[in-house]
Amino acid sequence: MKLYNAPSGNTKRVRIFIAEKGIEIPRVDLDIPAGTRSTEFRKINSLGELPVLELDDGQVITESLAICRYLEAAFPEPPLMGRDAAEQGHIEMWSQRIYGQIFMPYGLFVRHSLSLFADIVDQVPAFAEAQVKAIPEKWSWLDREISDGRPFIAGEAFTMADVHGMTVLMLADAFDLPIPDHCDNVNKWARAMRTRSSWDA
Ligand SMILES: N[C@@H](CCC(=O)N[C@@H](CS)C(=O)NCC(=O)O)C(=O)O
Repeated sequence: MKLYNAPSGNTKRVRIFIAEKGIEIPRVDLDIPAGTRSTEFRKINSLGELPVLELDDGQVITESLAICRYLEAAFPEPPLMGRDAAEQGHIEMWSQRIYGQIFMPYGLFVRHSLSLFADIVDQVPAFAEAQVKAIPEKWSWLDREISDGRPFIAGEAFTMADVHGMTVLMLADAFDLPIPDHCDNVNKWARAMRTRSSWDA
C-alpha cells in the first residue's frame, strides 16, 4: 500500500487514523497545487485531490472517509468506528456532526479565501466571512453537548469522531480560528487530543 499525501486537512484525517491504528503505510508526498493539478496525478485521481490510498494490487481509494472505512475493515484493532450496530450508529452520528457542523465551516472558509484555490473555486469573500462568523457558535454547541463530562466526543472511548475533531483543531491552529475561551469542555478535550502521539501524524 501507499498513501499519496500532502500537508492538508483531509490528509491529516487519514494520517491521524493510520497512527491511531498503529500501522505504517509508506507515503508519496506531493505538492499542492503543482503535484495535484498535474496531468499525471489526474490519472490516479480524476478530481486531482489528496489523500489517495493505493492498494498493493493497484486499486485506488480516494476520499478521506472512504480510506478510513477501508482501513477500519482491513485493520479492525483498535476499533475506531464501533464494534456493534449501536456503537457504529452512534459513532457515525458524531462523526457526521463534527464533519458537517464544524469541519465544513473551516473547510469552506479555506476554499473561499486562500489564493491557492482561486483557480479552482469561484471564491465569494462574503461567504468565507460568514463561515468565520458561524464558527464560535459551532464550538459552543459542541461544548454544551459534551458538558456531561465524557472524555471523548462520542463517549468513553477515542473514536473516528475525535479524529474528525483533531482534523478541525489542525485547521483552527493553521488559520488562527481557535476554540472560544469560554468553551471549557471543548478546550479540555482539545488539550487531551494534543497529547496523543497521533497529533503529530
Ligand atoms: N472529499 C475529499 C476532499 C479532498 C480535498 O479537498 N483535498 C485537497 C486538500 S485538503 C486537495 O487535495 N486539493 C488539491 C488541489 O487543490 O489541487 C476527501 O475527503 O478526501
